[in-house]
Amino acid sequence: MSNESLANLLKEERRFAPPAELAAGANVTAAAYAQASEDRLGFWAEQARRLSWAVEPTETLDWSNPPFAKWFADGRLNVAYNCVDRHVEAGLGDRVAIHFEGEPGDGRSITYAQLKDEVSRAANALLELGVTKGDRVAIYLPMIPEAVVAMLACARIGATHSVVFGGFSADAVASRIQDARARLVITADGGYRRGKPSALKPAIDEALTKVDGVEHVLVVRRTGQDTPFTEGRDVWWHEITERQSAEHTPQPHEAEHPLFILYTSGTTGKPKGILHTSGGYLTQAAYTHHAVFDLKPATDVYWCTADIGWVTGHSYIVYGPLANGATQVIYEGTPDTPHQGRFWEIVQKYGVTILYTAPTAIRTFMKWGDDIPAKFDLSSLRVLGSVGEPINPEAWVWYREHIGAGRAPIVDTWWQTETGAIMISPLPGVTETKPGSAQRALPGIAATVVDDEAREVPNGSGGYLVLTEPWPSMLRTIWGDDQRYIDTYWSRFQGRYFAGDGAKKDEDGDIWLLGRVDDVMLVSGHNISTTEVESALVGHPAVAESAVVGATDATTGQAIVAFVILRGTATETPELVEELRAHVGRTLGPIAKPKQIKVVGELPKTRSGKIMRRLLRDIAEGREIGDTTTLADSTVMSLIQSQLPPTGSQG
Ligand code: 6R9
Repeated sequence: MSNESLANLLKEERRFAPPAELAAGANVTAAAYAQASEDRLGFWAEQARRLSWAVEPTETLDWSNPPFAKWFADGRLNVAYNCVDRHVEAGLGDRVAIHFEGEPGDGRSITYAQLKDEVSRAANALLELGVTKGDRVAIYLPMIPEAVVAMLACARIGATHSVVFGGFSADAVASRIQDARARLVITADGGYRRGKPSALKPAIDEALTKVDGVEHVLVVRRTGQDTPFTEGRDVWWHEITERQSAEHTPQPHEAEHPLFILYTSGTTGKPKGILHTSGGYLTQAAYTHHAVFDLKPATDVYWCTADIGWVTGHSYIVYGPLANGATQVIYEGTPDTPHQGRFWEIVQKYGVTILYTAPTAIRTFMKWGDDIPAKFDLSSLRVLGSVGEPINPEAWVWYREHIGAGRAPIVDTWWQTETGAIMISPLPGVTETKPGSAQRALPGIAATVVDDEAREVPNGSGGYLVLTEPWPSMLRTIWGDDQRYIDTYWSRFQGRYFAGDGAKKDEDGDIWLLGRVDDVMLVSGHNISTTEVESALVGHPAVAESAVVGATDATTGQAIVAFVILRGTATETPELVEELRAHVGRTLGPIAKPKQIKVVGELPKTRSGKIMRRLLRDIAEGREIGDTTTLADSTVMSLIQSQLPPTGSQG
């Protein structure tokens, strides 16, 4: 057995200092680390004052009953008031909150004053439909402004929202509605995807044949397609909101009032309803959005490309940016509709200054070619963010060069649905960045890497990422299942939150994420991370994307099997496959050389771009493919299988 929990193979020596101008005017400087480490709770109490409280909290953290935390427990606030009304009261009603860009090219800009009216009307509509404080509302919408309005309307009246991805099947929706016992569902006739209207309402109709307790379905008209209506149950959004007053007085809610439930699929078992509450969540979402993106609300145009059904859409489209009074772009569609330059056209059109996207998108842009972004004026961009997966160094450097003009700093932000907000990330005006590393816990956050026995590993070694102190936006429990909350997150390492990710600390103590520990491979007694082998493969000029899994092997325990997508310019030959194996051997050492390399056209991914390696393991081990309900595109697996030679003919 290796004496390390996780081998440390990849060496990356490139360094990038923050731009002098950004550093000089940065929202947050290095002093924040010192301040927070001297008085962590005092630091968070100060950040809570960015919000407008109806009743200021006098308590910061109550950790008397771990792992059940209470933050700012005696404070009261209204989250929607903080995201909308207070900006209007401050004289910023004419500032654009949302530039909406529809996939077909339609769009509208919504000011904070207009958003306040829309949210108030929607809140009044929810009240008319009998929704009250404490009820749950399921939201199943495309990326349109009504999704934001619906979430804020719930927050305003104290209803707890549960947003379900617009791409999920009727069964997936039904189980989530059931688990949350939602009283109302908000959906749309459909949304635009890849140039066509794609229906949403039929999935709700089908889901509601399987669950009860839903009294009404509120339907936004987006595409105008024919939509079956159930008399008495279904209500058009525009009909009910039009007749409401644009006045609604927000009531303060307790800081620990449940704001939302968001389901994460997990690899097995039933989805976990991650519960977030109000005051602590909004404090950390707002602070991190201010600190990590260096947001200057009067001049920046911010764009996060996430879907609203992912936690990134909750914290960094809705709550963080709006609490900070940002102007942002929301885009409905896919990056290649109607052409592969659509994202860059949007950056140019609105003068986007801060862009937050995922490694999977960045690797796709690399695959499409440098010439595409080069056709657009991207000079407005000043900060670039990444989230969702480890970003491999080559994609990081490409992002910086081809999108950031070799100038914009990249913030690689590590966090989870469970953490609610960013936890580990560079600060753009402070950190000398390293391609591929999320680097350091933010001020006020405590993270480290431990071995199997919960001992902190020395610099230069790998292990398990843990969070050692509670944080304001932490999940409070798994909805309806406190025991599963304890078992899943707080039992592996006594008193510490176990994130489920492998990580290493480099010689400077900076953190590098190495993927989910469930995906770690055990090859001849060495634990090898999928991330490092994938990064080595993507570091070869012929490879656009890769996914690596360990398949049972009689001699080595597990053998490394790599699935790769080639760049447009490369073609599959036995020589190339051999060269790729040798390339990994040279980069990481012979132990990490894949036994097999399979060239494919697609990889199975979730809606947030995470590769579902367990499905690839099924292929590599010649098993029947497991549950595919959370795949973004359910046809991908059969496509991959049809592209592969029969098992056994390679390697
Ligand atoms: C925000 C989000 C959480 C998991 C997390 C980790 C992976 C996210 C990452 C990252 C390396 C980053 N992850 N950001 N890994 N570097 N910057 O993605 O939430 O969908 O719950 O996923 O995503 O494995 O544990 P969620």
